[in-house]
Amino acid sequence: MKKALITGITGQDGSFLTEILIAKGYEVHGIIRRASNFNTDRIEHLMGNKQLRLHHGDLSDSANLNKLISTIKPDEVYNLGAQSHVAVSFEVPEYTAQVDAMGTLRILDAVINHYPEARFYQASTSELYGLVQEIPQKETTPFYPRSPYGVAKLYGFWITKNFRESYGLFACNGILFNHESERRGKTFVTRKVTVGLSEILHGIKKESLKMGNLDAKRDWGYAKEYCEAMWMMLQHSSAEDFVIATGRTYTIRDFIERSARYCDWEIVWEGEGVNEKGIDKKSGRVIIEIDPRYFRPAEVELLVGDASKAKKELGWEAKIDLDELIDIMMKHDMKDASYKKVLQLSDNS
Ligand code: NAP
Ligand code: F7E
Repeated sequence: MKKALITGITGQDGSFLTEILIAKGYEVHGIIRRASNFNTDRIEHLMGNKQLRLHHGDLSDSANLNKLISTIKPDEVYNLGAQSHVAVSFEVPEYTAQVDAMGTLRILDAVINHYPEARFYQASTSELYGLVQEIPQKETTPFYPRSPYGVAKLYGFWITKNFRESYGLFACNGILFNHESERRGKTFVTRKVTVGLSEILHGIKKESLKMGNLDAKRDWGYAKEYCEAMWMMLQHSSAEDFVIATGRTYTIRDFIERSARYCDWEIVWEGEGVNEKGIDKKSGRVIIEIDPRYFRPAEVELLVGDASKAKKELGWEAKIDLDELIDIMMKHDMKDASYKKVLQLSDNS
């Protein structure tokens, strides 16, 4: 039975990847952080599965990583653990560098010292392109990160490539563009919108949804498909870096308008700058307002990826388009909101 070790197993991607690997017959080892409360919601349904083993650990702790690699001897290591929020990285830049940059070095070092036969996947990101130097972005596009997160991930990218070139480690960077799902953290823009709109419709959230820059453009895909691509990279005949993207880009405004249709709202935009509002045309209700708190010190305005290398060499391509993604997320969050409403009503009765 093949063994995999996943850092970040409790995250969006970690949970999908665990399901994929279990279905393929792997023994999956995951590193979880000690928290004051349960942080395993996304993998709760897999608890008790004989193929899943969890270990306490942290990307800031070399001794822990060395011990895990030397005892587990995993065939594949997926380094998904990270402080993954771009806006938060401006508030905790040193911590972000410790985990996202140095953490990558720590686990690579543990692999090379204790089990260099392992194949290594690094969760690289379209945030490396930041102030884009080429449209669309592909593997050869120069990087220009725009946040402490992007800069830390730049180190992660290069140190992974350096271990491949220096020590012959089978190490790949997956340069993944934004990927979302019903498991996406609720402070990322897509999920904030799908949860926010669902809760406004059900009367759980009384006030409007406060948003930042509506004009940024993102290439959004479905997380589950992107996790399949991670596995495909490690089965490839040679260790290489791959862009994973849909090749289509939309503004945050587009995402809001399309999600709002689920609530039977047609959003029209009135006003400008921080005074802009998204209003339901029929009822005149204000659904969206701008709060400058969500603006970033430096913004990534446009991302759109060219995943033709992944299609040619891995046979991977995105199948779920934006409307299908919104369908998955809105269905899930509308159901959640209606449960919450029922609980609220029974609490009040
Ligand atoms: P996520 O939902 O935020 O999950 C991050 C995971 O990292 C969680 O399991 C978290 O644990 C763990 N983690 C945080 N700090 C850690 C530390 N110090 N030591 C060990 N683990 C730590 O992120 P995601 O969306 O699944 O993304 C997975 C990876 O892909 C990340 O590296 C992210 O930067 C990268 N990425 C994401 C996207 C995207 O669009 N989703 C695109 C490109 C690249 P807790 O649950 O305990 O917090
Ligand atoms: O922001 C704008 C915001 O936080 C997307 C991470 O997974 O993908 C993610 O990073 C855009 C930005 O994702 C709000 O300014 C407007 O332009 O959903 P996000 P991100 O920054 O693109 C990359 C690929 C990663 O690697 C990261 O780990 O939306 N925006 N209003 C907002 N963003 C948030 N979060 N909240 C708002 O209210």
